[in-house]
Amino acid sequence: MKQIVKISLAAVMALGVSASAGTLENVKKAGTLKCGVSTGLAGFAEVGSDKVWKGLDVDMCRSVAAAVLGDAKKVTIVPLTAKERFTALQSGEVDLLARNTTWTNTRDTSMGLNFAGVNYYDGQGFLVSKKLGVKSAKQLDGASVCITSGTTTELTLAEYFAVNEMKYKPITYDTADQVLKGFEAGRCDLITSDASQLYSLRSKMKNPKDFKVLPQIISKEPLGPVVRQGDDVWFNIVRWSLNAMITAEELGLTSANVDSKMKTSKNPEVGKICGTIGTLGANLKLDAKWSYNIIKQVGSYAESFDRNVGKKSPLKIKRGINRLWSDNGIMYSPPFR
Ligand SMILES: N[C@@H](CCC(=O)N[C@@H](CS)C(=O)NCC(=O)O)C(=O)O
Repeated sequence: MKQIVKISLAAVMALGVSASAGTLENVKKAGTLKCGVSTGLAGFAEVGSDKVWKGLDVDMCRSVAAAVLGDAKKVTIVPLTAKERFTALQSGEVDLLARNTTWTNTRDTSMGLNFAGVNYYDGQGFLVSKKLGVKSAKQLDGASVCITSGTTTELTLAEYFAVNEMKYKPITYDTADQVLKGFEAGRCDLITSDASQLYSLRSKMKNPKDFKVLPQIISKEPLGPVVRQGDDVWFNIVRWSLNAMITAEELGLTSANVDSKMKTSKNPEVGKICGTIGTLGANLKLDAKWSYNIIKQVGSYAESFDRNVGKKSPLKIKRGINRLWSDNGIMYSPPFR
């Protein structure tokens, strides 16, 4: 009898420990990072021809896996619709959400979430058929509009049309793929979403040249990685994994040159980000090589931007405000010291 009580007490304690354990311990124990991304959005998160997930958001997942597990491949991708994403994070189904998600006050406070930074500064725009002959969003009175439910897009659209005293008919879908199909089937006159996503959607259309993105940008959509509130260790890891990619660009480090620069550079920040100087890894409860692994295996922010959404990708989106602060943009990381 005593033995049974002892065993069950040990089991309860073990359970208690694992239930209160932080995300870092859970990820290490699982040996994989469960990362929530979109259900499929060219440039941000999509399955490539080699059946491997790729994109700017997938790189965010991979950089955290490289930092924590030393291997950018140790990621379990969980595709989530806009409506599902926050519950998936809150319930622990995913450890990290990197799903073109806008940092807003409500999400950052009352929803129990924390935004760890911004990996793409976006804004809401409109995509129309050139045949419609529309030059400005102000000419859209009476239009039917394809949108995704559970997004900031839905809310901003309603406010924009109300303020401009225009009417519209919302045609609502759950995924980007459905929005595209609805639009191509003539269910709506236009699509509204984050501008980057309009370029993604257009790249999947049969005749992309027949469509254009209107010049108006009607909102700020800072997209970034999200974690649960109450786990500062994990929050710091995600925040600094993104910062490592941004700082790597600033320091001219790439996956190709990081090994040689680590040996030859006289810049102390290069030593610190590569883990040869200082204790930044230990401060984050990680191995000294955490950020070296990010740069070596995933690359700098510039490398990730260019291959996924920028000049080396089919989307060819300009860096715009996503350039580094030192290059007249607003992408900025605090120092590695
Ligand atoms: N950034 C906005 C919108 C995000 C969003 O989900 N947009 C749709 C518009 S196409 C999308 O990305 N869908 C991808 C998917 O269906 O998985 C937000 O955080 O609410």
